[in-house]
Amino acid sequence: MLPDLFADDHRDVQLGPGAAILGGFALDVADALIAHVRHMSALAPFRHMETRSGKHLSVAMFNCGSLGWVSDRSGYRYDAIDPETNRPWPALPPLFLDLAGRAAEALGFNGFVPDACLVNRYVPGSKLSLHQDMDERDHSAPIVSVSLGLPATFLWGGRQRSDRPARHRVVHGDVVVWGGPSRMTFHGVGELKAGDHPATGEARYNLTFRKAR
Ligand code: MD6
Ligand code: FE
Repeated sequence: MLPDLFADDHRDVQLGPGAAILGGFALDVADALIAHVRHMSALAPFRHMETRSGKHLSVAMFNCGSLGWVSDRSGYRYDAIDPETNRPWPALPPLFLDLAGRAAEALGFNGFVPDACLVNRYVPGSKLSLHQDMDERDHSAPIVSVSLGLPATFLWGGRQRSDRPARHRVVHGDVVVWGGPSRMTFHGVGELKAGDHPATGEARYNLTFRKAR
């Protein structure tokens, strides 16, 4: 699969069946994506969500789209209402929808229309431990993930948490897509290193598009 898509750009990395890093795929719209993130974060502020065990995630998050991923003492869920503001999440900007659809299509997932976009903000020291994205109802849809700002180490594991993950550098403008047989692969993000990026300062943003329902 993925014939010429990977022939001419050495920064594209195939991770497994239905999964790849598309190097620089979002570069031409990166500044516009960041402007949207800044605007939307005034409507739905970044927050450190609590987990069932009462810890707070080191990654700060908000959502846009008709559904948003939420974690609190009762566990994880998708919710149409932001519990911080008691209002719906900001709408998905058309630019976000268009980018996610094109990236999914590059891997052969046609007609991907996400209803949820989780926006993550990492600062130096933030990390995301190995997990599976399993709170979505429809596992036949892929996930599309956009990296903005400071570089990070993307951890790509296996079907089991104990499978030792491969480490891949993801940089500003890279897009990771996975679905099909790779949809339930364990993955995470290594501790962010300090740095200063012209587009985001001392932070990394990540947009993760899903079809939750
Ligand atoms: C991140 N991403 O890259 C965190 N999940 O900041 C994820 O957890 C993720 O990138 C599913 C698919 C792609 C991802
Ligand atoms: Fe994930």
